[in-house]
Amino acid sequence: MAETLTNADVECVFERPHALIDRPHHYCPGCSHGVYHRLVAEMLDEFGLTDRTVGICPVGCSVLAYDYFAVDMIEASHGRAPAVATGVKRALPDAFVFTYQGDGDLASIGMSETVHAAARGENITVFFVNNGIYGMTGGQMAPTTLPGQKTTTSPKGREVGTTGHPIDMCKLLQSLPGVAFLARVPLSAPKHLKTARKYMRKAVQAQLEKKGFAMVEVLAACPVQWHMEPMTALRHVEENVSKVFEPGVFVDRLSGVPDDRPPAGGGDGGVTRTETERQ
Ligand SMILES: Cc1ncc(C[n+]2csc(CCOP(=O)(O)OP(=O)(O)O)c2C)c(N)n1
Ligand code: SF4
Ligand SMILES: [Mg+2]
Repeated sequence: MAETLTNADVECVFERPHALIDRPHHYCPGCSHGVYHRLVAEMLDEFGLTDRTVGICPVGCSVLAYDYFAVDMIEASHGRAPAVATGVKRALPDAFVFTYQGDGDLASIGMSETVHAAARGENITVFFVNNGIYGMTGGQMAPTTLPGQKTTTSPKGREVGTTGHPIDMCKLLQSLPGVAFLARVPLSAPKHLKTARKYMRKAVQAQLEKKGFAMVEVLAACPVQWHMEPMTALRHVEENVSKVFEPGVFVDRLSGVPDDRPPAGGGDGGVTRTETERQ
């Protein structure tokens, strides 16, 4: 007769973070939003922040993020999450305040809010999902869409002569002295999740140490609006998207790095290293 195992016999080696509510997601199969949600929740657990966190949701596919995190959440109108986060953090300085935003939200309609929150050095943590497209509204071109990429509003492929080049938010924000930590990582393979966690810890720590604005950009897959199989979409992130948006640390003014912010406009952005240089 087969031996019956009880709970006492098995060791739990992997479980859902407590900051993530046990509920099915609405995200498409192969979408990176679910992975990033899990990583954010892991950080809230790891730092013991769930009781004092306020998260700000974007408009976009992650508009329902408030249904998934077991913390207080506020819904901001499209692009306004950094402005809402600014108000919350200033009113509740002991709260841990994060925004979770897509690229249409953060780099298009919310560009001004993002740049000015970073310029003011607001003590907030931004989790940025760059999937190169407006996922929720049907796959229109985003500021991050790659040259040549086909979308519903660039059916022949993005033509930079008329629509401009992709906006690299990390490079754009890098010069601002209010930025404490800034990094980018692809979510295209398990090996990158370790790096993502490392960067996200820094982005949380930046706020806890009151160092200023922190952002982690993830290169994410949107298989449905890219019209790709989930595995093909991940390979596309790894092989193509990561070439245009180079992963790595762009600013790091945390412990070990003197907090001597350079003058506005003339800064070197603190420490700049690519992922390759870090290894
Ligand atoms: C003021 C305003 N303008 C436009 C919209 C329509 N809209 C909703 S989501 C979205 C784009 C979302 O794209 P992104 O932020 O990249 O998120 P994703 O769905 O890709 O995760 C747009 C344009 C809106 N809701 N509000
Ligand atoms: S449309 Fe794209 S971003 Fe939105 S849930 Fe589906 S795969 Fe994810
Ligand atoms: Mg998007």
